[in-house]
Amino acid sequence: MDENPVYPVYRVFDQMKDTIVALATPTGRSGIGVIRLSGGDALSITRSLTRDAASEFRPRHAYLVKLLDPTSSEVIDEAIVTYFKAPHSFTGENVVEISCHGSPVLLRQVIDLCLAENARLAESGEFTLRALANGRLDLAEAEAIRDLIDAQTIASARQAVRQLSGEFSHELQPIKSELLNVIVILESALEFVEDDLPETQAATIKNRLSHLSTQVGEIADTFKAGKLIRDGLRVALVGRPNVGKSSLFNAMLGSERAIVTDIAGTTRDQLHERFTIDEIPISLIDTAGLRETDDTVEIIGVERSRRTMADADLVLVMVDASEDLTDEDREIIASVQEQPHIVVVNKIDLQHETAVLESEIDDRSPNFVHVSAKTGEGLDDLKKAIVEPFSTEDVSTGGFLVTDARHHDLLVRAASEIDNSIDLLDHKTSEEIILIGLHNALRYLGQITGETTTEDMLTRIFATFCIGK
Ligand SMILES: Nc1nc2c(ncn2[C@@H]2O[C@H](COP(=O)(O)OP(=O)(O)O)[C@@H](O)[C@H]2O)c(=O)[nH]1
Ligand SMILES: [Mg+2]
Repeated sequence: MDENPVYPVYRVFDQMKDTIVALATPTGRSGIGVIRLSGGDALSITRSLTRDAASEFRPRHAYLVKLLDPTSSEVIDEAIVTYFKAPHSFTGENVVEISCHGSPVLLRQVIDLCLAENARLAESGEFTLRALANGRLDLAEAEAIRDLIDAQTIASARQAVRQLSGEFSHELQPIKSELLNVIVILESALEFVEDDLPETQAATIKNRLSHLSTQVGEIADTFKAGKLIRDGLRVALVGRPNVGKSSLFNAMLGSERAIVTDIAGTTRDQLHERFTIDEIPISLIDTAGLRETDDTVEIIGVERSRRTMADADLVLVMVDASEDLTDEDREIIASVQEQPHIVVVNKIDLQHETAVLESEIDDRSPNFVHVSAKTGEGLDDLKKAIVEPFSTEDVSTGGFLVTDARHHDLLVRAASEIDNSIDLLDHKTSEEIILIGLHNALRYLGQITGETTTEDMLTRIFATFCIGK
């Protein structure tokens, strides 16, 4: 690690001297389960578990070995061992991957044997943290690994892979160096010029800063699309009892997930399911019908429905096309006026004069879609209507998208520091003051890729990783 002191701040991580071990595959029965060791003792620990095997493991070669319990010499599994010699490994340290048969008891036993040989159980994201510390990847790339593992759709996986291959860091690099150039000019002005900056120089600097602010702002703006692709939308399905919410819920998912009856008040608890529309993850929530009731359980359900409504990105208010609009319907529609919502007119397969109903809704909620949860009619239109207001051009243009709220926050802060500096420049404030903001901006940008991230921030970021990664 000392040979590669890319991020000196991370060297204070004391526990990096330990050799760590973790299961790299999910717990539970599987074809194979991979145990990963990283650190100075990775190879010697492996040797002690494979005493009869070739004592020499050539790097990047797969060896079929018998795994032994070192104390009893009992064979516990046949496994494939692959050794990656430092620094040519994921973490930059000596790494050994042991592919065992995927029995949870066996895998637990092998890990215990590693622990007995003085390895320590890895913490969340510790392998990636070591890779970061050893300059194998930068912070944005490390976070991309987590995002790739957590991706729920192909689109968000694709964005994570782009970030992992350095696209984001690459985009930020010229911005950081241009910012640094401007800082250097102002700093030398501070040293050599007694009076204010010459008018022409101030104008050039202002131009360069505006350009930087625009660039940073444009990258930050892709977060709208990036967040959509990554987190998707929370869509709440609400309405009075029996209008067909649970039926629509099932129809959208294509499975009989929720109980459907003609008894009002059947759905008392909420059901969540995920699916995607145009690669956008949708979390659909079926709620208890909203009505006045004396039933204790239903009251709790109704309260939950109201909370879910408030938290949702989009509310689907369902009304029944086969009946006249009721006061309850009107009340529910009135309550979502401040929120993005769609009025879903259900049961269009039943004969009814719906014109009156629609003109009444139309006054307040121009967004309505006609469906029949029973026949499936109108479902495609509804799906389109759900994602349409949220889709931005960025989703489809195939550019790089900022998907992480932390990155977005830092970009916004950097842009606002730069804008602020431009204002100060206009007011002929002294370079010293202007420089403070620009240094802040540079530090914020550096926190994205990790050069200026503190240990405390890293601990928080890596706590969101899974164990074994
Ligand atoms: N004809 C017709 N009946 C429907 C439709 N959607 C739901 N229903 C019926 O309406 C009743 C209430 O449905 P449900 O989904 O439980 O309503 P919820 O209380 O709003 O969840 C059930 O008998 C459903 O079969 C539809 O589009 N057309
Ligand atoms: Mg229901």
